[in-house]
Amino acid sequence: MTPAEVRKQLASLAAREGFAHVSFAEAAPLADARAAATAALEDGRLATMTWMDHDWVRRATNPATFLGGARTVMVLALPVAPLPESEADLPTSPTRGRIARYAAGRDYHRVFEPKLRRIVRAIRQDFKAQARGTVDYGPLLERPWAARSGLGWQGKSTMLLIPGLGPWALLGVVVTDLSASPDEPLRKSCGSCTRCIVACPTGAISPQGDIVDARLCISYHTIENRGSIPRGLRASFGDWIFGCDDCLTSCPVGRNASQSAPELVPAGPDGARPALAPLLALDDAAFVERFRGRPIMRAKRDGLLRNVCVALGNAGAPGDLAALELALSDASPLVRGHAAWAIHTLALRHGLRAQAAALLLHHLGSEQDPFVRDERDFALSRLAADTPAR
Ligand code: B12
Ligand code: SF4
Ligand code: SF4
Repeated sequence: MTPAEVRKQLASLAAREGFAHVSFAEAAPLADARAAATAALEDGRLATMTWMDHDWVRRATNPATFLGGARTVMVLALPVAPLPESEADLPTSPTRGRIARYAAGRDYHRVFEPKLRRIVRAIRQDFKAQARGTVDYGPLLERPWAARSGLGWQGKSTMLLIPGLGPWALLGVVVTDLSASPDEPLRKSCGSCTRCIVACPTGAISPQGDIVDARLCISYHTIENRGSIPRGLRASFGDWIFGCDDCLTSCPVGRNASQSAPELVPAGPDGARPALAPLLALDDAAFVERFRGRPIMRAKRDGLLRNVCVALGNAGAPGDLAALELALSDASPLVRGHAAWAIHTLALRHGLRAQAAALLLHHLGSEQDPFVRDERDFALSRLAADTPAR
């Protein structure tokens, strides 16, 4: 079979699994991406995501370490369009948070996995060849592979932009030792556009673009960071409680994106815009019950409640103080500390200084945890001073 015929057959395997977007790249190592990822690692821009070490970067740019004899990288995209305005624009009471579109419904890993497994099985059976699939967590830098395969190009936000979909797609990969005709990289770029850079609330995208500093990125902090969110950043998080789509929503390439894989459409508006106060009452079991099978599980219960506190600090109403008061007694110091910050921030916005100070002293007066004490003292000092919250 010629490489062109192999390509055609692999593309039809992908089509059978519902992938309308699939491209092929030669599996030769990606030198440029390796250099860029190494620089990100050495500059500390990957923050606490320590699984991405030098060895990971080396493997992620050389598929032969993922599959011996690798010759072709097949990149597949699942579209995940923004939700219609009617669902996203809910009334402001009760206070709601925002969840990134990719996480509003089912976990996309679980949607990809059986599809990739079936493609891999078919390659093994029909071609008597080797193949291996991965989505997100595997050791492959998916966006540069997608760019080499011509599926799209990496925009200044570092998102892969696919014609017709823009950044609104998730990626999966199948590596095989079959030789399939590769596609040409696209000759497209962002030109003079800088909208994502301007739209990013925390300045996480470098002024010229192409680099995201995870240490500043809302997505990193709300999903991957297991510790406290840097105090100076919290006010910029707005009402995001899991992930952030601001650099996607601002992108004109995705302006007309409307396709979503059916499995990734959330059942209702709560998927993307949950009411915040009830989330602060979730214990571990209730958290699992509510979010099983969704990407939110990644933040774990304490991480999500930490994020909810920050969002309530930024967007909450006086009626939300009761839920934050409950969080001041949470077993997790992470949650207590962020609740203290949230209470003082909300109170300063609504002129409730005395009430907030009383709550903090009542619940945290004899606090022993050093992080929580520091947050309490900071909050009390801000409530005593006549300055706006930061
Ligand atoms: C770690 C990770 C993150 C981290 C770090 C992201 C980052 N930009 O570095 C955090 C948690 C912040 C994150 C956030 C998000 N992620 Co993420 N993430 C990943 C993961 C696991 C690895 C990416 C990685 O290694 N980044 C490290 C950097 C170095 O790699 P890179 O961004 O590709 O770097 C390129 C550019 O930065 C550029 N570059 C770097 N330095 C320089 C310097 C110069 C001079 C130049 C020209 C270029 C350049 O070259 C690099 C190599 O091509 C991938 C899955 C995978 N296995 O690849 C998903 C992945 C990239 N994430 C994805 C998604 C959806 C998101 C979010 C949109 C989720 C959300 N809504 O909250 C945000 C978007 C943030 C953003 N603008 O990137 C999708 C992207 C799909 C797409 N269409 O692009 C992926 C592919 C997961 C998937 N399977 O679908 N993510
Ligand atoms: S995900 Fe949000 S915080 Fe991160 S780079 Fe994009 S706009 Fe900035
Ligand atoms: S917003 Fe503009 S600069 Fe940013 S990725 Fe999209 S096209 Fe490129």
